[in-house]
Amino acid sequence: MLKGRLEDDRMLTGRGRYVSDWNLPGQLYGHFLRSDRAHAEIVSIDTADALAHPGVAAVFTGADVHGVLKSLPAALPVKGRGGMELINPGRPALAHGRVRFAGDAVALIVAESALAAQDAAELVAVEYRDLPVVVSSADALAPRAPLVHDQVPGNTVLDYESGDEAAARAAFERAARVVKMDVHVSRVVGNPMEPRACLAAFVSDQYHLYTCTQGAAIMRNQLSAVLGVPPESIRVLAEEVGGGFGVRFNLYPEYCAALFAAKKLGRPVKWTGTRSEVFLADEQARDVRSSGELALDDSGRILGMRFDMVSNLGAYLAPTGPFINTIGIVNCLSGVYDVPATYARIRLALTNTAPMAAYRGAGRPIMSYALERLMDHAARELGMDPAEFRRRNFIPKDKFPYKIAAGFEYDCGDFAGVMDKALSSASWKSFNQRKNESEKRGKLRGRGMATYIEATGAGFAPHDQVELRWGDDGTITVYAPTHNHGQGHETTFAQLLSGVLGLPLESFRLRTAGPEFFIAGNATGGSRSLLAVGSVVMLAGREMVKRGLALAAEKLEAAVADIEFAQGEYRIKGTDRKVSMRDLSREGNLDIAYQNKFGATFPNGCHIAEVEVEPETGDTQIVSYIACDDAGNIINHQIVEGQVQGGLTQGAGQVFSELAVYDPESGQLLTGSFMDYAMPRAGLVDGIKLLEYPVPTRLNPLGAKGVGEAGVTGSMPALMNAVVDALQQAGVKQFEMPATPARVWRALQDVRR
Ligand code: MCN
Repeated sequence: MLKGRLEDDRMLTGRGRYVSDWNLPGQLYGHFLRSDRAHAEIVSIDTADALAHPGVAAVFTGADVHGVLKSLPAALPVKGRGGMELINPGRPALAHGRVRFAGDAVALIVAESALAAQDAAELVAVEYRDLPVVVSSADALAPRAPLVHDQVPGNTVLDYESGDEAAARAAFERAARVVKMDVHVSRVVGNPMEPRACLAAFVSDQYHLYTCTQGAAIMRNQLSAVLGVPPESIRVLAEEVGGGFGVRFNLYPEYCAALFAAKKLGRPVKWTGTRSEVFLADEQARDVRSSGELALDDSGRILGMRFDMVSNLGAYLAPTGPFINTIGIVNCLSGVYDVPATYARIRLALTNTAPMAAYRGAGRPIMSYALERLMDHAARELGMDPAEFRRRNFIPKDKFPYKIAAGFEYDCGDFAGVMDKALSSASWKSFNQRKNESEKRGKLRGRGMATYIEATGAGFAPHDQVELRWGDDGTITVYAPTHNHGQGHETTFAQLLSGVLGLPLESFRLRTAGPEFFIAGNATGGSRSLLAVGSVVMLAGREMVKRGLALAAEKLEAAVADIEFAQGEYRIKGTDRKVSMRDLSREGNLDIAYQNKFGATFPNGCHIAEVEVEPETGDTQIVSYIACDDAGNIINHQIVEGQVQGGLTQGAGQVFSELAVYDPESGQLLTGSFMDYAMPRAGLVDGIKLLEYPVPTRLNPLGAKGVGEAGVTGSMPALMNAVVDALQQAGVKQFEMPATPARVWRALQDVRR
C-alpha cells in the first residue's frame, strides 16, 4: 500500500522549487512602496532621490502604467436585483490619483538588489491629502458614507438576489412561528506559508511570469485582460507553491507591474513579498454579515427561509470577489433542507480595506454558517433536539434530483444516514451526562452540530484539457490545468492512471505550469480537481489504452478483438505474444491530448463538536469532534483525511483565534503580524474523529465529490454552535466569533453583572 504521497519526499528533503527559488540571468529586484494610509488623494510623487540611489534602475508609479496596462478584471455572469449590473470601478496595477487601503501599491522601485530597492523606496516622497475612511460594510452602506470610488453610489457594486421573494414572503405570512438570527462571519487573512512572490520576464515577445498560482490558464487569461495581449503570448510558470487556500487563485497588481517593468527595462524583475505584505495586500476573506430567518409551522417544519447579507469586498474588486459573494454563497442556499420557499439578498459593499475574495470554501462557509447557526438557534427556541429538528426538515433520499430555489440541482445524498452515523459515533444521547461531569469540574460544556452541504466542481473555463506525453525514460508526464499546492494531485492522478494503465505509480510526473506547454482549463479551486480534472485524466488514460490497442494489433499482426490489455501490456489472448505500451510509445504516437468538463457535485456531512469553557479564564477547548462526510467515492483515504483535518483546522482557527481588525478611524490594519493575528496550532484540533459515508455521484466517471473545503464548511458552524451552547447556559444571549479567551471571559462577565 502507498504510504504518504509521491511528492512528500521531494518537498521534505528540500528539493521542491518554490517561487522565490527561481532566478534568471541578469535579473533585477523589485520593491513595492505601499500606501501608509487607508484613503487619500495622491497630490504628488517625487521619485528623483530614489532614482539617484545607487543601484536603482527605475521607479514606476501609477502615472507610468496608466493607459498602458488595463484594469484588473472582475465580472459576474449574472445581474442583480431589478437587472442591476455589477459596477467594476477598476483596479490599476499601481495606485493612480488615489490610494484606497493601507497597503495599496503606489510605486515599484527596481534595482540591482532587493535591499537597494527597499532603501530607495524610503526616498520616494509622496504627498497625500487624506480622505475620510470607511472600513465596515455597515458604515459603507450608511447614508452619506465616504465614497471609496466616486463612480460607485452608496459604495454598493451590486445588489444581488436569489430565490423567490414573493413565495418566501407568503411563507412568512402564514408561519406559526418565525425565528431570526444575525451573524457576522469575521474577516480573516489567508496566510499561506509562502508569501507572494514573482519573477517577471519578457522573452521573445512573450511575457513569462513565475509566481504563486493555483492554475496557470486562469491567471494567463486574467493577465491577458490587463496586458492587452492574447493569452498565447503569456506563460505562467510554477512548480511548488507554498499553499494557496484560494488567495493564490487570482492575479495581483504586483505581478502586472513587475511584467510591465521587465518589458520596459529588458531585464527580468524579481519580487519576494514579506509576511507584512501578506497581511496588508493579499486578498482577505469572509467578512459577511447575515440576517437570517426561518418561517416554521407548528410541527417544526420549515416553510420558508430568508437571508439578508452584506459582503465587505474591500477597496477594489478582486477578480473572483463578486462571484464568490453571490453565486458562491447561494449555490446551496437552503442547505440540506426541503424548503418550499427561499430568498436571499446580498449587497456587495466597498470599503477602505484589502480586497476580499476566495478563501477555502469560497462563499459556501458563509451560507453554511448563517444557516446552521440559525438551525441550532431555532431548535433551542422550539425546545427541540437539534438533530431531530434537522431530521424533520431533511430532503428525503427519494426526492433526488432536488432543485433548490437558487436553481441548482442536488443529484444525490443521504443526509439522515450521514447524521445517524455521526450521532452514534458522538454518543449524542448521553451528552447530558458528560455535561454534568464537566459542570462538576467547574466547566461549561457545549454541543454543536452542523449538517452542511456545499457545491464543488463548478469551474469558469468551458473545458479542462489534459495531455499525457511519454518520455524517453518510460515515464508519462501528465499536463493538467489545476495546480498542485498541497492537495496531493501528483499522487492521486498517478493512482488514477496506474489503475487504468497498470504501470507503477512512480511512472507518472505531473506538470501544471511550464514554458513548454499551453493547455486550457480551470484552476485548483472549488474542490474540483479530482472530480473534474481527475476524471479527465482517467478518461485520457483510457484513450491511451484504446489508441495503443490499434497500434498493438498492427504490431502483433492480430485482430483488435483478439488482443487483451493488462499491466501495461497488450497480449494476443491465450498466447505469450505481447508488446508493452512503453515499446509501442517508442514506435508510434501514444501521446494523448484530451478535454472534457464535469461540473458541480454536492458533498455534505454532519459535524458534531463538544467544547468545554473554563469560565474563570474564558479558555475554550474542543473536547470531542466527529466529522462524518460524504465525498462520494474516495481515491486516496489518507489524503482525504488530511484535507478534512486541514479544512477543519482552518475553520477552528477562524472560530477560536483569527481576526483581521481594521481601526475604524484610520483604516489601519491593527492585526498585521503573527504577534497580533493568532493562527491555529495543531493542539487546537487534537482528537478529531473522521468518518466516511460515501454516496457516489453519477455526475462524473469517478463517482467522486470534492473534499478539499468540506472541513471548513462543516466546522465553522458546528464549533460556534458548541461555544454558543456552552455560553447560553450561563445566560449569554449573543456572541460572535472569534471565541478567544478574552472575548469569552468578557461575555461571561457581562452577564454576571
Ligand atoms: N480526493 C479523493 N477522493 C475524493 C475527493 C478528493 O481522493 N472523493 C483527493 C484528491 O485527489 C486530491 C485531494 O483529495 O488529492 C483534494 O481534492 P479536491 O477535493 O478535488 O480538491 P482540490 O484538489 O481541487 O483542492 C482545492 C481545495 C481548495 S478549493 C482549497 S482553498 C484548499 C484545499 O483544497 N487549499 C489547500 N486544500 C488545501 N490543502 C493544502 N495543503 N493547501 C492548500 O492551499
